[in-house]
Amino acid sequence: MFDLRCIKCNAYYPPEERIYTCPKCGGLLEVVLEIDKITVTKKELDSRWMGVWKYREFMPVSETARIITLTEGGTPLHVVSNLREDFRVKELYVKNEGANPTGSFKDRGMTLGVTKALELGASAVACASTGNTSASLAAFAAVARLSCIVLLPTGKTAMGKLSQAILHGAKVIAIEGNFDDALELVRQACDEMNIYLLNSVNPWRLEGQKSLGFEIVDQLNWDVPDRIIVPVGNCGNSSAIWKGLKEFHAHGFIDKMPKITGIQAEGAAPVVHAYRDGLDDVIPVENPETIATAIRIGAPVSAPKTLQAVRESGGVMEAVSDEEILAAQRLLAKREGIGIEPASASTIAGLKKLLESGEIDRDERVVCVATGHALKDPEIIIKSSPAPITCEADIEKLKKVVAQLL
Ligand code: AN7
Repeated sequence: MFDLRCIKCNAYYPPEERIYTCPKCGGLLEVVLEIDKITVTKKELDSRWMGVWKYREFMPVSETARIITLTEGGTPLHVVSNLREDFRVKELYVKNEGANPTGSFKDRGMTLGVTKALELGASAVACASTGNTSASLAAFAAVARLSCIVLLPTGKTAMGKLSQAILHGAKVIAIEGNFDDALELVRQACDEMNIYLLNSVNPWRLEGQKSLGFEIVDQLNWDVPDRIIVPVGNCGNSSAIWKGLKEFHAHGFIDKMPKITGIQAEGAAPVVHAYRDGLDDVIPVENPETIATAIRIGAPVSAPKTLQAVRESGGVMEAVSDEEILAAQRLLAKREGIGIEPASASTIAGLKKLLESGEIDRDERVVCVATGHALKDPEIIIKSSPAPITCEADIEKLKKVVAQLL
């Protein structure tokens, strides 16, 4: 029903093989589904609950798999009219992935990834993470009763994410280095210690993340938006959305494709550079730096997939500054009541920048993917905002203070 294929040398491998990259050439793997064998109809889908497993036929696990789920997916697609007016764009939506069980889009991949870990007989799972991946893996591994090891860059993981990993019982190891160092280490440790790796280089995880693209077009009544804007870190999400929509297209569910548009933070923008220089892969950025710690990544593993998706779809890559990110985070929060973390706000900042430069047409229908919840990183909000006004516990003094604020 499905196989693994190397996107570089086109070698095929059976799904039982516990590999993450091509044993022959080291290329990235992707799962190949037999789309022509899928018979599910839109009408049939309409009768099902929202969520990742609504699209069961596109999720490559065996019929008898024990599915580990926290009821992920089915997140709101907000019509953001205030922001649409501010930006003077025809249609604007925010896909709020902060509404997932652990507060980020990673849950979509982990339901598939941890289900696959059990199928393959793993007893321990691991990942390196800027934070959200570890929070999500910790929760799903807990349900599956798997040992869970997570490697985090010391001092650079947002408090909300770190506390979730601890809460759900992961064994947390703070690596004295950045995310790229941690990923290199965990890949080697997994290979040598028979632990199942659940970073997004794992092709099965991306199969769950495809559902983000599925849901966007489903929620728009199968009317494909002109553009989907995604924050880009390790390049898993952007490439998964593209893969999913290509499958929907091949199956006949949609008849056109959106432009995939990827946004990075200026201090961690290797994919933007590769895009501009016409390269097929990135030249790693040595010391990536941004307040959007989720995407503080210098050597993204799946970059070739994202570069291909952006180019094939006629999209674009853009970088935004930390100031622009924080301003966009505040704008969405204040105009629409939606709190998202800085990495997610990069999409709003990117949209603004690309509208101003004329790269995005004001006549477009645009979806920004807000990948994680604001409470993932409360510290950055406090740090970048004025301190609360203090007042003695006295009604006359309070009235004076309040009068000044009205
Ligand atoms: C909120 O958790 O890489 O391009 O280790 O947490 O698929 O990597 C997080 C990435 C965007 C980038 N938004 O997505 C991790 C990690 C948020 C994120 C991204 C991440 P990819």
